[in-house]
Amino acid sequence: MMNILVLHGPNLNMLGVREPEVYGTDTLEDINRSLETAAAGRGIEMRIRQSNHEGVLVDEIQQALGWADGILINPGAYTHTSIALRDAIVAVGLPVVEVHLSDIHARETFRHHSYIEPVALRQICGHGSDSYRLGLEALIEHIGTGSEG
Ligand code: CA2
Repeated sequence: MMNILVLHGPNLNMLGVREPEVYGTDTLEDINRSLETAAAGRGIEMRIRQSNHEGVLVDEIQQALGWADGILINPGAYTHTSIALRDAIVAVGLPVVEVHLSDIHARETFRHHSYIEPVALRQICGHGSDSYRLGLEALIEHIGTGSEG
């Protein structure tokens, strides 16, 4: 058994509604469904949350302690601004994979830096909604390896 917290940051509830040329046509619900499908039958339980509020995301990360084995997160624009999210990740000490739909390194300069990347196992970006599935697999593999070791 493995428990995974999936967190979506600000504005990701708008997916599929606006800017399909940047973020694709999948809605957040589509992404969540594909993650649930990938987890199904593998003994993986997921808690999936989206919030537009930095403090709520911090609360979710803190509450993951004692339940989750790892966190898959798209911190949205907080990627580029939030020391609080980074501190929360360090505080709980859980393995984190950071994902982005777009290739943040090929966009505006202000998106190139991530406060999360140095405290994450991996940063996966630029694969559209597939970034999430790739991120989930990387996280599962890491957790699986750790608990066997
Ligand atoms: O590429 C990603 O996944 C991002 O985390 C998305 C964030 C952006 O601030 C990051 O730099 C990269 C923004 C999410 C906004 O999502 C929207 C969806 C539909 C319409 C408008 C915004």
